[in-house]
Amino acid sequence: MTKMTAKDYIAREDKFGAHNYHPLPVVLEKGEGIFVWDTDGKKYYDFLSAYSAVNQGHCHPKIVNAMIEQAKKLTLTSRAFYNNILGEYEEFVAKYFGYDKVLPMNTGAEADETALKLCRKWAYEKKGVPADMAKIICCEDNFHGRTISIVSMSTDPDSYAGFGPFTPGFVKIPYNNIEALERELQDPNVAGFIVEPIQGEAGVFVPDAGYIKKAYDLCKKHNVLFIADEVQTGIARTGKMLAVDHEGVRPDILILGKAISGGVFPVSAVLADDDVMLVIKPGEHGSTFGGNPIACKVAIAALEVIKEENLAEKAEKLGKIFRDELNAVESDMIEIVRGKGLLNAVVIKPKNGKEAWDVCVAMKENGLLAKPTHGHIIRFAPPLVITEEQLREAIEIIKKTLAQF
Ligand code: IF1
Repeated sequence: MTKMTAKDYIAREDKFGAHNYHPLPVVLEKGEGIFVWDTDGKKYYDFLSAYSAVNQGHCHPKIVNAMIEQAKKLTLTSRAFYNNILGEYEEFVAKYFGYDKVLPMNTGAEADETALKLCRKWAYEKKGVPADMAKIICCEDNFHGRTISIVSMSTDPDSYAGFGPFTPGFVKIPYNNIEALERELQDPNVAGFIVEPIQGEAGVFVPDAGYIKKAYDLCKKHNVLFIADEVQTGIARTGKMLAVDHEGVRPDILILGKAISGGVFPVSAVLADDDVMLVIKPGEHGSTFGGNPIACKVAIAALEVIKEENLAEKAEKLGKIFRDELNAVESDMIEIVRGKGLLNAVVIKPKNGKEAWDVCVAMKENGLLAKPTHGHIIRFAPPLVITEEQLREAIEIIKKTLAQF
């Protein structure tokens, strides 16, 4: 049996797997902390963190052990029966984020869909919106997941084209535009406003200071639910436990995913107070794996790690160093550096026909993994456990790579 090459692994995926991604040409085999290794044993700094799901670092021992221990006892009961773990998790996570209740799901998209259903039902039962007339305001350039109702909110043809007909009831407004929000809030049938506190996929768009707070206050003024999608920005990534904490906003519905499990297991969660959460009655919503014992134990461990290792404070401190250092780089390929905490992006100006993808391939050769979004933007999001020394080493790799163009 000859050893498989990276090309063999890639060819096998190409033959037997759907072609719904275009990965960077690297085949990973091992992850530990901020590092990953490919099948040839080459070591890389991971500066994507699985799109901010691995904030605690790859294969964090405490989180992996939590999974292993529970997996030996009871993996899944479904919600047809009670078990001894779900309530422990529900109490832990509700108190951790300061809400009355949590509705446990598995993926970010499922949590977003759950939030949309809660919002619509609340509008009919509590706000008095006529049946099937509820409107939900969303932002252009959003990313909330890949289901048909969620891509019905999308303005990115890569997300929605070819998947119609679309779910009605969504009103799209420009991101970071308070006047546009105020205008649409005049409609009494508006049930909610769903927004990413920072638009991740769009290229780490940080809105003007005060935008989230103003949007929240306007929603309260018009009896509309403020729904924060913190699947990517949450769990300490932007330098606070939640990105909305930078503005002291407490969403009516909070959507979490990705790093709530440290990238060890699919876990997502929707948090709300009783007035909203209890509009969904027994049998009206659910999921086979939602809130399963393994997910619960993994999420408790992953959230404990965030506090035990002060990862929000670290992200805040190291993010400032990252942006300062990148802004100081003399390179005509760097157009803008933007972000908050350790969610950052560099807008690349093409040079001699070379663009963000080519920079990412060159960085891979130099031992650092990152991926472009929307052609010209490179997102840099290392695990939050990175040390200042390691961050500076990684910055040197980025500088060295840009100097090669
Ligand atoms: C892909 C990026 C994309 C999210 C926010 C909900 C979800 C996501 C703010 C859905 C998921 C992932 C999905 C993955 C790549 C990545 C991503 F923004 F992070 F870069 F696509 F836009 N809300 N984001 O960011 O969560 O169902 O995936 O668990 O689809 O390619 P999910």
